[in-house]
Amino acid sequence: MSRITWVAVLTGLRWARRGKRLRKRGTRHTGRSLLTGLVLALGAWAARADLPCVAYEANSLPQSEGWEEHQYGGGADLELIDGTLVIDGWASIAISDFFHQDLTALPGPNQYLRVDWRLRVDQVQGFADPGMQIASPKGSVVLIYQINRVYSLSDNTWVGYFTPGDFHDYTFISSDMETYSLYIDRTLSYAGEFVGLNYPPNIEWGDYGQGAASVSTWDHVRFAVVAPGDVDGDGDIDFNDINPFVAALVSGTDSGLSPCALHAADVNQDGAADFGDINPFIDLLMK
Ligand SMILES: [Ca+2]
Ligand SMILES: [Ca+2]
Ligand SMILES: [Ca+2]
Ligand SMILES: [Ca+2]
Repeated sequence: MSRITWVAVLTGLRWARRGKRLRKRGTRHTGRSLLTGLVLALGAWAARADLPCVAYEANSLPQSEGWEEHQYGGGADLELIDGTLVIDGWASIAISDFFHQDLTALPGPNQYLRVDWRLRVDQVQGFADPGMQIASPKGSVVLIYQINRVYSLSDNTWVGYFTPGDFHDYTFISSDMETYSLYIDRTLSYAGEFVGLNYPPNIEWGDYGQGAASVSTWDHVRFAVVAPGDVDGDGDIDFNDINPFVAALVSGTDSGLSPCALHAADVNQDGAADFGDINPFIDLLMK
């Protein structure tokens, strides 16, 4: 089916549901229903843009994709294997080798910063290593790993547990850069705060600690400032978002959209971009 047809189908679905409710109350809404259908169909012609997204998929070294490498103690051995980056700093606890990128955009109203990483912690010697840091003008969050758990330096506590030896998905979300939520394998694990020194906003990940040694394997690191419904990421929710929204629903990861855009299409924020997002999306569109 073409995208236009899908829009018509989706719109029909929504208005059929609403029509049922309205008919019960004896209200006639056919005019608005037709108008919305027409508007959505026209919107689908709009050019498709994509949400600004940094998506490091470990198909090449981070340094060649805009990440700045910081090395201490001679640096770690880096190896690319099947779309993953192995950071091997096992030789010495003096080694630290991490990747830095400035956060050029911070979340505004109705937006949040989302950082996703998929990581396997292979070996750890010492308190904790590797790590992920997210720094904001309000403070920073530093998450460091043991073989089966993750510690927040900023909150001074263990903030999540996982089965050792496997890859796990970590999601960090903050809407105000003062508080954050950490999800492990899509389950909320901890809600904490940015504390400590203020930094220019940035993200750093890798062999984070001197004083501890680690081997870690990273499948991806992605981040974006996301607003639910603003699927093309241009700062508003309008007809230009319809085409990428429908593409996200219909084709998901095969849509050609950035992985971050798929999060924006998850309008009701239940973890999936699907038909349940149609009604809330149209509500945002009609605002
Ligand atoms: Ca280290
Ligand atoms: Ca990968
Ligand atoms: Ca938009
Ligand atoms: Ca959803």
